[in-house]
Amino acid sequence: MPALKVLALAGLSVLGAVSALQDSLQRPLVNVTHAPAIKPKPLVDSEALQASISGDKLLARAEELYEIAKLGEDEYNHPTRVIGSEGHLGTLGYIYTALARLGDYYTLSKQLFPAVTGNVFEFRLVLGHDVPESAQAMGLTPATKARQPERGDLLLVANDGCNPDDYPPTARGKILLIKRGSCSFGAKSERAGHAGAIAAVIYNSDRGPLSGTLGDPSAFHVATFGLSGDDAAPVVAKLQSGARVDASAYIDATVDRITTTNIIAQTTAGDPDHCVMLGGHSDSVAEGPGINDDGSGTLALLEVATQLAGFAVHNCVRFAWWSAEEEGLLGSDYYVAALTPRENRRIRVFMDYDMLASPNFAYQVYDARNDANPVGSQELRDLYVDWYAAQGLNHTFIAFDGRSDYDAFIRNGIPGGGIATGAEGLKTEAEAGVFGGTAGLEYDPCYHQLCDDVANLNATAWELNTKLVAHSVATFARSFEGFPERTDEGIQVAKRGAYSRKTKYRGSKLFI
Ligand code: DTR
Ligand code: ZN
Ligand code: ZN
Repeated sequence: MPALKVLALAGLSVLGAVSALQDSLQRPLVNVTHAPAIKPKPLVDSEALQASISGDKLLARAEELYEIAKLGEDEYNHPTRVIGSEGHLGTLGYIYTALARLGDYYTLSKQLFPAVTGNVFEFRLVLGHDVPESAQAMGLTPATKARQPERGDLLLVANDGCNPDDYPPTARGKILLIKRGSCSFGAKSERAGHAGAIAAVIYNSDRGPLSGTLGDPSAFHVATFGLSGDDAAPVVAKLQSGARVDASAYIDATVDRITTTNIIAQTTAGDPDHCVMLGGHSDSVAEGPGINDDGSGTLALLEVATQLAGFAVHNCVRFAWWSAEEEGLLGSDYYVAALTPRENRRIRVFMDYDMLASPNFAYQVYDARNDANPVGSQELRDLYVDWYAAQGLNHTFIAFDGRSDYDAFIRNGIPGGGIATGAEGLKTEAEAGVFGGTAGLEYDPCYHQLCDDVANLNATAWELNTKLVAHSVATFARSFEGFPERTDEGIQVAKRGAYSRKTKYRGSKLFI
């Protein structure tokens, strides 16, 4: 068929379609079900989002989370949400399911990463005729040979045991006594292993007890204990006098490599180049259900994310539930390390919410300063201070010392901060006068213990702090006006280690 004719026919059919459409538009539309007009969501504002937060809803979630922690009982004989347990897998399912119910308001992602989990089932240290009370098995320690007690003479290692020549050939087959300091517990244990030791005892450089973690497993790690300076002193004196002291070391423990999961939820709407990010950790320690640490943060985030879905946002809001925080901030470390420079720059600020409901609480604000942390950290700090003051409440500053999931962000130039209500520290008289509660008692006496359950929560502090979380989200979801811009210089300063404080912690675990 000639091309001209094809075009003409095509033209006719288009004309025919247009006239048919015009006809149809003339006729009244009948039998059409009118889909309800989709009402645009109101732009989020702090008061409205805060008003949507209810302590009853939070407590209902806490009860659900405790039931999930009980899934860990078969393997651990008590409720736990430690990574790798059914309690943690149940926690991840609970979070993901709740977010998925919000439809396409969020774009959800699961970030899988390798982690290490250690369990110490039993241990015993005998030094001469004494069983020192302060002896504790180090985190991620291997077991003694065949998971059985081993006997051997004690040998006091020279200096801090950080150099190979601190270990004489006679160290082989001995139980080594090593002073804390200069290098990590893991490095000391590894040196002991290289020297052929059967076990290592690291004693504190001051009087108190010593518990920490060996960190990333090494084939040369040996069964390692921590010991208080007080318990070590008489034994060190005997060894320095030339006396022989025999010992028995026993640790029954396992160290396993597993894959675990961060959950990330980002608003589908909102400027993706200007994200406000916030996180809490989804895991607990093996010892207990972690309903305050950090169920309180996990559930606060989930409730705020749920309520936020009723609003529009100008800027992107990204929630994160970190795994393996208790193993040393592994989930947040992995996440930040995986960011490209552009993805890094798109995060305007990271807010950490870890322990928001301690029974003997103080309203604690991380004392982030722009002269020591990425610029913007201080403005975030002051947002918290101003909000507490606006409620007629006081606050205390706590060290911004790298003990929770903000650490990787500030080390990589992203402004950070957060609030907490306290862990194993003791409430001061002054704080008791301001916040009530009991001076001289831990902020959370059930920290890292089996009793960190629903009854351990201070519901008033939790509801109030969750409203503050809502305020922090709403503020930046609306606008970053007045908040310092991100700069490449900020990232470079961080990369030069400007923020690598002399921190001794990785999460809650001491490592040096
Ligand atoms: N929530 C604790 C880690 C932690 C974060 N900030 C502080 C301050 C003082 C003690 C402990 C912490 C945990 O995950 O164990
Ligand atoms: Zn925590
Ligand atoms: Zn903890």
